[in-house]
Amino acid sequence: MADTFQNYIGGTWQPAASEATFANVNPARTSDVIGHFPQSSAQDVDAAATAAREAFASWSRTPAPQRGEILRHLGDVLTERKADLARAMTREMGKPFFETKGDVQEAIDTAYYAASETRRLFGHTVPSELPSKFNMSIRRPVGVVGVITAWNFPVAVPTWKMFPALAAGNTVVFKPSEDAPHSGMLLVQAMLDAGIPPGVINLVQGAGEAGQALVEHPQVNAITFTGSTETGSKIGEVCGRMHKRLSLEMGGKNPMIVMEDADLDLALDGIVWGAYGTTGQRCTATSRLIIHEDVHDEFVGMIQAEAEALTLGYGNDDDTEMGPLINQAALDKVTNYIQIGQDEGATLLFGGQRATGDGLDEGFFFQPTLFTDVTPEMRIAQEEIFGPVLSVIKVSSYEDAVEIANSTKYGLSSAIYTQNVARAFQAMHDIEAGITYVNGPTIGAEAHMPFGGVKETGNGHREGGWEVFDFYTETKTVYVDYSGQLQKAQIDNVED
Ligand code: UN1
Repeated sequence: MADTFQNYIGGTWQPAASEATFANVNPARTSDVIGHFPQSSAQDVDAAATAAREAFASWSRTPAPQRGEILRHLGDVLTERKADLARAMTREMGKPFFETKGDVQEAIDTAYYAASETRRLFGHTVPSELPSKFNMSIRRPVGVVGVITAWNFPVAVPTWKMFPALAAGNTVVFKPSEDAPHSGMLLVQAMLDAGIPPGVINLVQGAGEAGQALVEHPQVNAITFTGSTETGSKIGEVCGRMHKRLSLEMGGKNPMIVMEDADLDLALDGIVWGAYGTTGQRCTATSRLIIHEDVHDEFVGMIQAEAEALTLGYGNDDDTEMGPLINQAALDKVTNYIQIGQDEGATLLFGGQRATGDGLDEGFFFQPTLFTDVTPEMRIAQEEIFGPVLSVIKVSSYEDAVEIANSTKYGLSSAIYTQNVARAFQAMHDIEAGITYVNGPTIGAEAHMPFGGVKETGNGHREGGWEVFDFYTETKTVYVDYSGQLQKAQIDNVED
């Protein structure tokens, strides 16, 4: 019998008000049921938002460095639990153990970074235009933050959102992906064990209904979302109407440019990791290879040899290099794009099928796949597939490479491999993306650096690093007039 798990609202673990549940399975072995989780509705979200609102009064008044002490301790708790959390995460969402350990490490880094920022939540002091008057800005928390996340980084990405939000004095209602509820639950358990007070963190499991209720709840002041561009647009409409602060992290069609002077062995390691790591299920995954014609045939052959040798399997088995897709819908979507690519006239060089045999039949495994003869306007060059499918586009110049790199609606991550320093620096400016890597793949963001995309990938905010604190705080401008008299700005100090 699989376990039944609960929501955490206002300091108590409890089922959904309706008592409805959903089952979550291991995508590598679908007969392995991880558990049953609350299928929450607006009623549960309301209870959670109300609890978060109540807790805000004391949490927002707690000195920021004290909040930081709890977050620092949380980093310690996550460090102790790193292997256990990673094992559970691999079982739930499929990526290999070495990757899920990295996911937990990203959460640990985020905890320590957020803790350190609590001693540095800077405002400004600025000269006044009037005598005996003091001008400054301070940061105030925004209020209750609704956190809605995807399943592919089920610990790291929620921490990018929750830890700085908490550091800044906000309280949180967290709705994990319905494909990774167990990881979300284990993360919240770690937060509670580290001393995050009841009501400051609330966990509401469920699907779109719960997410929508969170977005629409009048007590929730800010929403932070990682997921599809389509869902992000719907959330944006509601938040626009309700004047809510909103941070969106959405799709990508991330290009890697490989120039004729690139170190091909280095680029090979980068492309195999960027395109097939996490089974291509990262918003930062390398999904387009834009390559100079002089090295195209040689490099594509090198990729084929490496990709076809990857060991697919259950991620908690030691030799596994690539896990399954997350669910049947993902398998159907990726399979459909193989057909689309072939219908468009691209050449399916290798892969393209569900991977079977040798312990794979019970999971959503898909072969590493590569299309050549892809042209920039093809759907497989424009749309996010979110699977181990790489589209290769041949070019004859740097200018063409950049133009094609910039020709999608997305702009999250990007990479260029070249040994020409001038060209590398030029690319940093020319590529339309929130992130550019030089001589590294499109994946591998670090917790203390800003993360986010341009165009339809985002809405202007950044997660991670120092910039995320601009999202989780309101600026309060303060004037202190100690002259003992009324001083009129723009009037008393200007002689006409
Ligand atoms: C995501 O896919 O949503 O840079 C985040 C990376 C990871 C984060 C990916 N550190 O690929």
